[in-house]
Amino acid sequence: MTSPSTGRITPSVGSPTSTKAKSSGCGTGCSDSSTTVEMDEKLKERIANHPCYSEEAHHHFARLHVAVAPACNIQCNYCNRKYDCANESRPGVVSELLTPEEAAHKALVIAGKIPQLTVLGIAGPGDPLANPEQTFRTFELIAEKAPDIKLCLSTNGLMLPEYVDRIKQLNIDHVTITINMVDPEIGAKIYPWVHYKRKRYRGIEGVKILHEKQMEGLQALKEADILCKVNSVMIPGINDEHLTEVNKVIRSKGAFIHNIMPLISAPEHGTHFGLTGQRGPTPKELQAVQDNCGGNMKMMRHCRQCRADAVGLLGEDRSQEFTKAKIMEMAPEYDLQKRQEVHAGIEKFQEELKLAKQKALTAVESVENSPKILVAVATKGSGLVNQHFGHAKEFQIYEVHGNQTRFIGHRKVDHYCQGGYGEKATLENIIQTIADCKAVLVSKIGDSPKEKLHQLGIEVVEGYDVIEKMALEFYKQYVQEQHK
Ligand code: CLF
Ligand code: SF4
Repeated sequence: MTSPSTGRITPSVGSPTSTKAKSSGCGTGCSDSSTTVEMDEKLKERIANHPCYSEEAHHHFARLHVAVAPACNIQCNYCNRKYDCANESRPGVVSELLTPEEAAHKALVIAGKIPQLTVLGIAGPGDPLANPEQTFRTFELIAEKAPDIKLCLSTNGLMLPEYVDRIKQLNIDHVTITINMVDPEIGAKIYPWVHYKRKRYRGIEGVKILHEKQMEGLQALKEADILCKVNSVMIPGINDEHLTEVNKVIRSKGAFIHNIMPLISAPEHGTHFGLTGQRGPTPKELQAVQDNCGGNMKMMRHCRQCRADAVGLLGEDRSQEFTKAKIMEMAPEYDLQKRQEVHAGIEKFQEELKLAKQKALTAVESVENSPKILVAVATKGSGLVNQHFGHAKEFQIYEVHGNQTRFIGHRKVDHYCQGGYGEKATLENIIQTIADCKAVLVSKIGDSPKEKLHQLGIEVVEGYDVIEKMALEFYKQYVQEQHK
């Protein structure tokens, strides 16, 4: 069988495992979601192929950001305008700006080259609604030429109330607002100024306007039945404890999913926080806040804080393959029928994955007093363990407990295979990054890193199969050994 996302031949999911781990047992149900919040069928359909709104979809479907929005109307202390928007992108790389026409051309080229692309987002490098003409013109062109691509928008919310009607008219069904506070006193530590209707407001005066407009925007999206995701940047010592309050408020106002992201802060970014030594949260601190909010609403844990010109599956960066110079030389290959066939193939593959997961679960017996453990996974997507240890630029982290697996996030690393150079130091870093995991699941690994990981108590499981299946199989083996 071929994985439609990666184009690779995969083993038949649900077939006996090819891993070295023994087959597993435990046995009731597994959650592949980051939350227990229920969703109705209609809602599931609306998010089914959106890689950010659906954790499941992010293994299979891709998004494209077009950088058509350079200006911003507020200042965040974690942003330097020379860099991409930190709300929706990793600071450090300047985007190439596109005109709406160039952006539409890029979308048509990429929709052909990467047919699993389902979403086009505008997320910067400034704020899309501070550049309304470029933003809406881009959406208009794409809606006209590529009607099967979902349109998506990410904003700081200041101008949102003004534009909800236009957003609705254009059939933009997914809007993200970055909301870092619901208390302007806290906001004043994050935003030094806000520029609203031709006037600059400093300090708390500006933050109050921002807060008011964010709340109005949230309400208006709900009334217009547009799905709203809220992103919050977690800033230790400033809004970390406050985020549960933010979560409560946005939930009561109808936000669909909450994405709490770690502050990215380094002196070289030239941001206020970077220069003043404000640190970001550790993975543990982030998870604790996410878990705290997770009982109340759906939490996003698979965000990659992408660049404003990101291309591909979340977690892979193909933007360099599609620079402006390269794109303008490529002919659009948008083919609706071909795209629909690819999407149907992915859906079929997803069904098979689902069955394989269910099968793995029913083969698992419930274990009394079972420990909660973490495993690290090397994957290129499609919900499979399908990446060589040495090629992984991130590990996905799953918690396994009894008969349940839960995706809890990803951790970035420098890939180990560096052509012989710097591999020792890289391995040390990888080990530190996944030191709290009991196993690493990979398609292949060299003898030397395998031995080193083993010595340090991290078991290596090699195979090419469904992530949850391999994780549960390892878990059973692990528990059996603990009880010896
Ligand atoms: Fe882009 Fe944002 Fe739309 Fe996604 S990203 S505009 S909702 S299509 Fe996604 Fe990237 Fe995280 Fe954003 S992983 S930074 S949440
Ligand atoms: Fe930067 Fe985005 Fe904040 Fe504007 S909203 S200052 S572009 S992070």
